[in-house]
Amino acid sequence: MNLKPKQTVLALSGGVGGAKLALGLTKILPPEQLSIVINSGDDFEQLGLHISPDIDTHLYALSGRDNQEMGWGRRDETWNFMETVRELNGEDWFQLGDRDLALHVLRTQQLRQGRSLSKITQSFAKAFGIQHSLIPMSDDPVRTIVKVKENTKSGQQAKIENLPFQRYFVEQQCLPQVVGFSFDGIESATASPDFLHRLNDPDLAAIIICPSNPYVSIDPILALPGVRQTLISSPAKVLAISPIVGGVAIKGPAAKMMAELDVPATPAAIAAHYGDLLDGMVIDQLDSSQAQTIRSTGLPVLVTDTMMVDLQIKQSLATQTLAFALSLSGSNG
Ligand code: FO1
Repeated sequence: MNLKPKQTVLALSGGVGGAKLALGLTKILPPEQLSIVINSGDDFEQLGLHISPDIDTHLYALSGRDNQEMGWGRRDETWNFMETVRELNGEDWFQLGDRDLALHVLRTQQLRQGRSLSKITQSFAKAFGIQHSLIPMSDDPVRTIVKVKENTKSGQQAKIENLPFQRYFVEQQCLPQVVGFSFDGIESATASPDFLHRLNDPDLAAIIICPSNPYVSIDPILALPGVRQTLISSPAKVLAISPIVGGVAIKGPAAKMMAELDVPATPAAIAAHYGDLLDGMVIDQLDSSQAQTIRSTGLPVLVTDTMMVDLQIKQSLATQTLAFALSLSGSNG
C-alpha cells in the first residue's frame, strides 16, 4: 500500500460498521491524509437536545470511549438521568446515558449560539484526542424518513406512514415493513464546507464507502446536491465494502430492508445499488461465490475477511481496501 505523501483518502460512513473501518483507517493513515465524512440524517431532537448518533458513534469509537456491548453510546455508562426522566413521566423510548448526555447538552447549546455542526464536531473530536478530521455530511438539517406500511385491518388498503428515522429504528425496533426512504431538507441542504473541500482535493486518491447501511447511512450523503455527480467525475477511485455478509447485515436492519424492498440481500445487490459510482467492490470471503457475478458487470472485486471483530482485522481490511484502490489507479489512471 503506497499512498504518495500528498495523496488523500475520504471515507463515507454511517454508524457502528462504518466507525469500525474508520478506526482501522486511522491506524494506517496520518491525519493529513484521511478525512471521515459522517451521515447526519439520523440526527433528531429528543428532550430538547440535538442528538447526532452517527457522529457520536465515531467520536466514541475513535477515542476508545465506545460501548461495544450495546453497540452505541459510551462505555462505563450510568443511567441516573433516564431514571429521573421516567419518575417524572418523561419520554423514555430513547436512552440518554449520564456520560453521553454532556455531548448532547453542549452540542445543543453551541448550535443555539450559532456554531456549525462541523465546528462543534471538530472541537469535540479534538477534546477527545482524535487527530483525524470527523466531518458531518452537512451543517444543514437533513432528516431521514423511513416510509413504512401502516398496519391496517384486512381488506383495507395499506397506507404509507412516514417515520422519522429514530422512531423507526429505536422506538419501533425496525419492525414495520419498509417501502422506501426520503431525506427531509435535502434539496436545500449543502454538503459541509470541509466535505466539499476534501472531495475536490486534486490529490484525492480514494473514496471509501464504509460497510454501512446503503439506504439510511450512505444514501443521505450521496443525495446532497452535487455530491453523487462529484464522486462520479472525481479521478479518485470509489470503493464500497459490502455491509451484507452471507445474506445478513453485520449489524442493523439492512438485510431486512432489502428483503422488504424485494432486493436480494447480497453484495452484488449492494454493488448494483451504488451503480456507476463504483470503481471497485470489497466483499467478504463468505460471499466469494458472488465475486464472479459482480465482476461480470465490469466491476473489479476484492474478496477478503470483512468481519471486523478486532482491531487487527479493522486495520488489515483498511490496508487491503486502500491497496486495492491504488491498484485500480495503477491500471487505468
Ligand atoms: N439505539 C438504541 O437502539 N436505543 C437507544 O435508546 C439509543 C440511544 C442512543 C443515544 C445516543 C446515541 O448517540 C445513539 C443512541 N442509539 C440508540 C443508537 C442510534 O440510534 C442508532 O444506532 C443509529 O442511529 C443507527 O446508526
